[in-house]
Amino acid sequence: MSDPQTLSQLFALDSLLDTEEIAIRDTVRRFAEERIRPHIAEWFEAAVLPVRELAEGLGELGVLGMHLEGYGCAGMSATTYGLACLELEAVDSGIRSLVSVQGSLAMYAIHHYGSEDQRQEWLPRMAAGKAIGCFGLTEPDFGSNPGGMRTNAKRDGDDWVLNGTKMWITNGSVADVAVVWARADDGVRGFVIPTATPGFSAPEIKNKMSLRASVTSELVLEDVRLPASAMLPGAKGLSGPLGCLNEARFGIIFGSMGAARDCLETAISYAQDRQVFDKSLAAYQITQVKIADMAVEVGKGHLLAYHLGRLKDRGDVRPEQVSTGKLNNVREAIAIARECRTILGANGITLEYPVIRHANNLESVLTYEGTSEVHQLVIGKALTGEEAFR
Ligand code: TGC
Ligand code: FAD
Repeated sequence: MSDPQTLSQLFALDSLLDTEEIAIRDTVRRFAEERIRPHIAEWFEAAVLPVRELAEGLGELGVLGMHLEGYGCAGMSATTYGLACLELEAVDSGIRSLVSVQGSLAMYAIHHYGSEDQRQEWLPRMAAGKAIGCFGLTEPDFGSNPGGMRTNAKRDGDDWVLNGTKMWITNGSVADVAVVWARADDGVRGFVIPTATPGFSAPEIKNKMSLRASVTSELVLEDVRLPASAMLPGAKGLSGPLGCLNEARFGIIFGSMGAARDCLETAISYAQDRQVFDKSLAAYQITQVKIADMAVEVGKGHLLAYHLGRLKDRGDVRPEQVSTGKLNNVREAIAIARECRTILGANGITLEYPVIRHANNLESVLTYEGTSEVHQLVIGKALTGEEAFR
């Protein structure tokens, strides 16, 4: 028997990263392994997440809004941010979700479309994990088609008055600030809403079988009165929220490969230890075919993520390329999680191993930030010139 290689060695993945990227990646991996991994199965089972405590730790680590410049943000490259997402999601998609929503959605919206006052007020505290943000786009009747949204914003003198309901909002009930998208007279607009504002409430959604270590909520807006300065001045139309989604989808391209890697490493190690009939499960050809095929997909998924990271760092990545990465990497990750579960047999259905947790989480990841079907339609439109959403 020869010494086994790691997945990273098989694809020489580190040869594509520089020393700073590797050092930051390893720091995030250590944080995730030491501070989150020991508790995650318990949090998942109890459906709780200590968001505030975790956010402060993640803020100290420097990963909240880490790809943004200024205002207490780390100003790292997109590739480095992706690597951080990968390491966090290797432990649980719920942790990457917390970081994605905070940094890529809520903070990005304020950073990119906000006024200087809005940036100064929120970004330093959000980067430090001392203020939590959420991002309300989806509504009960408008998920894949946010352009149909009914939440509305009406002028009343200088004020805005918002009414409507948002659904499936990550971090909603624990947020200090909500970036909410609403229909105004001149199209879709974004609003920065302190969650203590009268008329705003965020009941938590219970009984999820996926992303249990993540807070998911409804946002209810009943005559929420805001000053004129609450509107994001730089976003007009659906391109505002969709621009934020490119950022979070990018993180998922990397993150989903973290979940896939964790499942495959667990399955390989389990197969090496497990004796079936008269030898190690890893020594059967069927097991090796499964492992080899999954390893190829994990390697390809990493290469695609790194490639898109380099394109993004050059300012060249296009939305349909992000869709391609999200579609492929999440689809492969969920297939890998399910296949790994078969290798673990009955043990695979327990929370003693991370595999079923990842598989269940990836059901949400497949759906949020654009379902697989939406991304197929985005790619189809890019290649044919025909729009098939409607
Ligand atoms: P369409 O007419 O194509 O576009 C409207 C305007 O938006 C522009 N645009 C984009 N801009 C930036 N990035 C993109 N990816 C863009 N896609 C389109 C477009 O150019 C146009 O601009 P303008 O200036 O001409 O007005 O819009 P459509 O209504 O046909 O919809 C297209 C579609 C279906 C692709 C879009 O609606 C879509 O992506 N739907 C999926 C919705 C979605 O992904 N929701 C996610 C909600 S947030 C979330 O899930 C967080 S989970 C986080 C976690 O916990 O990790
Ligand atoms: P629908 O749009 O109703 O889709 C149902 C099915 O129909 C899907 O298979 C879909 O692909 C298919 N379909 C839809 N349109 C078409 C079409 N034109 N052609 C063919 N098939 C189509 N949203 C936020 O705004 N902020 C958040 O923080 C957030 N966090 C989330 C956290 C979790 C755990 C989950 C599960 C969701 C979250 N979402 C959030 C919502 C998420 O973005 C939506 O669930 C997603 O966009 C899909 O919308 P929907 O669930 O309404 O499904």
